[in-house]
Amino acid sequence: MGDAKQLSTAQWQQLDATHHMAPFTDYAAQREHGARVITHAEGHYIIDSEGNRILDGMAGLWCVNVGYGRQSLVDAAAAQMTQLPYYNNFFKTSNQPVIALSKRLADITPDGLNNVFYANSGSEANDTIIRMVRHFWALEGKPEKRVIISRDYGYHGSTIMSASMGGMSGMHDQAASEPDFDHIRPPYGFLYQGNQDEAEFAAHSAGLLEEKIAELGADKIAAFIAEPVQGAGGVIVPPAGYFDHIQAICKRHDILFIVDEVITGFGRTGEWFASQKMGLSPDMMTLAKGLTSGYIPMSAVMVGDRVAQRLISDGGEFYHGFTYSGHPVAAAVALANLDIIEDEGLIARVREDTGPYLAEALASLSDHCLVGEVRCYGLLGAVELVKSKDGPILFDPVGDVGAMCRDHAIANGLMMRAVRDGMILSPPMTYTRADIDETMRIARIALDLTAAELGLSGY
Ligand code: PXG
Repeated sequence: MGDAKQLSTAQWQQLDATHHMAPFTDYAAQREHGARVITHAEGHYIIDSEGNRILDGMAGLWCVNVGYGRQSLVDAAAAQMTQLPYYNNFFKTSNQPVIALSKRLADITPDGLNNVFYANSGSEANDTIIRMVRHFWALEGKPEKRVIISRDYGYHGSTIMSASMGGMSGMHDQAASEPDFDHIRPPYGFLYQGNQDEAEFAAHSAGLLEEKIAELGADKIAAFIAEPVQGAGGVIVPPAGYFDHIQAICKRHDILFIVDEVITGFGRTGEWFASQKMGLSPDMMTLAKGLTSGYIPMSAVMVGDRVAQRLISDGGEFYHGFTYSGHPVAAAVALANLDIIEDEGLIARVREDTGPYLAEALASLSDHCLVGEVRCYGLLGAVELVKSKDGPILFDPVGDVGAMCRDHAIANGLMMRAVRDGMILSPPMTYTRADIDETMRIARIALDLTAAELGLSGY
């Protein structure tokens, strides 16, 4: 780097705008305003090149679950890089960290998920699932079972296949709408519950899967995939009973049930996996993000016994894998990360202390004139902003007010994410009550500034 460190923020931004095409970015806008350059991070704060400290209410991108500055993760990576920085797992070879991690993941995930396939991102893991599922049904003698059903606003990744599988229409419109994927409406109570009680809404929302199956024919459908709580879609928490209906429908029609726990996994909901909290028995499960707390890329597919046994007994060679599948350094970091989660009792802390405390804190925002609904599930939170609580009436167009509020939050030292006009929180699992208090203090300022900008009163 040489004197690169001497560059001013404006110079870094200029170089960034000239050469870096960042993900999910409007390039013209970025070129005009410049990116915030994050230089370091400690604990629950990120720090930018101007020295601003921002409380990270999003744990990076829903992933830095054990917080920043964890020396044991650094040490695990350095030790593994020294001993064996890389070797592939293709040529009848394996490595010790990945073997140990596989056993550990089999132990902590729901019963019946005993085999692991590794990749580097959630998108790759979901692409792997698509291939594995189709291969499985072909081996079952039903190659015409190819369609995978997911939900609108579902996020399963950004490769062509995983984005096609997900339910983000903007992504579909940009060359990611492959055939053999279909979508149903999610159980998004804020928009769709109306006068139904929770049980009716759960049954009705799950019934949409039954309708879709009737429309397409069960003989064409390979799997249904869902996030237990839809993350990037806006922290959509299903009504109680929803997944009981979904699982029964999948069973009845012999459709594989796949759970994407990329966000909800590794303790964020107060159990190792949301599947355990919700009583789900998936045939396959997607893991990423919290597996390594984002310190190094790694993802995994947990393969249930039914699929694994078929592949093992009749599959022959599975022509699929990545150079870095089962990378020893990533696996070593993952093991050290799981140690932190266990040794520090982070899951019980979310379940018994910070999760309920966050839920209470978010509920206290309900008196604000902009707040139409709050939701909380473990350490996942959402605050829906509305034009009027009566109805509620949404802003038109949707999205501008959420972005406005998010920008006020960031300017005042809190990183939040906006989804449509919802404000989203997904803090590290090490977040304290004091961090939650500080989060709420700034969130309220952001809400007040947003209301003022809109010419509303605040309360
Ligand atoms: N599944 C889920 C449930 C996710 O949240 C992926 C799969 C894909 O993982 P990779 O590692 O390929 O990104 C994700 C990723 C957002 C946002 O805007 C969320 C994600 C990724 C990018 C942006 O909140 N989640």
